[in-house]
Amino acid sequence: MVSRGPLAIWHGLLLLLLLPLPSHGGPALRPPLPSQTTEDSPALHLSNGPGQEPVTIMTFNLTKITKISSSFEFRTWDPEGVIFYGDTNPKNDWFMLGLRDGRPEIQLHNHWAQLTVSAGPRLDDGRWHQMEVKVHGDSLLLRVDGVEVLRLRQVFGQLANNSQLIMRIALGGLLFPASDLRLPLVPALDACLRQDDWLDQQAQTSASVPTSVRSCALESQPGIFFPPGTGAQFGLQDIPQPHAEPWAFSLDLALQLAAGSGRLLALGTPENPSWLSIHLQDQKVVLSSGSGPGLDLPLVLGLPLQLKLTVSRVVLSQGAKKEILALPPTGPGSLLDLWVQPQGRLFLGALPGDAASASFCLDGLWAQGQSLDMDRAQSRSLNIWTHSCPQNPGNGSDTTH
Ligand SMILES: *[C@@H]1O[C@H](CO)[C@@H](O)[C@H](O)[C@H]1NC(C)=O
Ligand SMILES: *[C@@H]1O[C@H](CO)[C@@H](O)[C@H](O)[C@H]1NC(C)=O
Ligand SMILES: CC(=O)N[C@H]1CO[C@H](CO)[C@@H](O)[C@@H]1O
Repeated sequence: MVSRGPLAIWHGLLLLLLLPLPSHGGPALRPPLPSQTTEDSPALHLSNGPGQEPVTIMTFNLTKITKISSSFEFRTWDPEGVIFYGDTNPKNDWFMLGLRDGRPEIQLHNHWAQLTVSAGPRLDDGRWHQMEVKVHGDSLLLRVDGVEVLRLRQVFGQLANNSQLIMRIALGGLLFPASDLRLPLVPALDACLRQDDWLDQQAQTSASVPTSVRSCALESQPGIFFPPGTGAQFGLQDIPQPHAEPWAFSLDLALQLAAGSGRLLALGTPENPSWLSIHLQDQKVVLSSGSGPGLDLPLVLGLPLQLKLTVSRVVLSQGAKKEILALPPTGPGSLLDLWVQPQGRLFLGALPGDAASASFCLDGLWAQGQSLDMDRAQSRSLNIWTHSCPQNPGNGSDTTH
């Protein structure tokens, strides 16, 4: 299946790429990978919203393939998701490269091998990393930043009769339900891909138009970014539970960027979303319960904001500043009552239909000290940045591709 000519040329190019260069400010300034199609093309964002569908699917005619390797550069702050999936048949011949706990993971299922393996360094550091996946004889090689981090032997062979003539490659998602993976993960990946070169250009028969909901033009930092009008919700039953005796619940977050006015977070039900809410308003963080009067703290970026709930009061604190809001301890409208309801929710950002202008970046969000992952929200707006924030305020509303 492998002809030596094109492969040898390609190797030459790779060597060229991997030669050390004088540094001009980090790995983002690597020389471009010489490739017929991807020169000058902008980086592709791998997220397609919460649908977890791939952002693009390519097909290849296997009988024409002479080069069985793929390479790309990749940048993310997201520790979990699918980089790419490939198959000739989703039942018995598929492959997945993704990240779990920030490290590369390969899952493979074919006639010769079924395995799940993790290898290499953490890559969720927001820097560009070069990856190469290559089939060599019966082996599969994974290189990260020019270093071979994994070699799986005896995982491929030659079928007497290969009737599967089409290979599909999907970027940023799977072509079967995530539950069909050997070891399931959440496919959505907040990541950018560039200088990508998939299998053999000559053998490519189709490619769908990429459907990314985000651009990769802006520099990013870690965090969770809510552009204006976007929101997410978690079921209160699905997040860490309150302490029982005495009843207590805490939320921690820090605002790294904030602009405009509107809802930051709320506890409530879909019918009555404001049992307790925090708004951004006039450079203040305003806490209120129901329609009652609120209290506020000045908006300070970068300092942890803590909300401590007990049966009869809410303490909002930031640094040495502290404000206390009294609550009705029992009956309708009490917090205890909210947690008993199956409809109880934690809302972040705007509610559907809200015309709020607030946009903000959180360094993270913790309930009872445990981090909440936006990829596991019950629902969320398509264009929330789940694991990154723009570096400059005001630039994040650019969500077009
Ligand atoms: C694949 O390529 C072979 C050889 O050129 C050709 O005969 C065949 O029709 C192609 N198959 C598809 C599905 O395009
Ligand atoms: C090989 O292909 C032929 C013709 O398509 C078919 O009759 C035969 O059963 C196949 N053999 C195997 C082992 O799949
Ligand atoms: C792409 C884009 O919107 N860039 C803007 C980012 O924000 C800076 C300053 O706020 C503007 O000068 C850029 O035009």
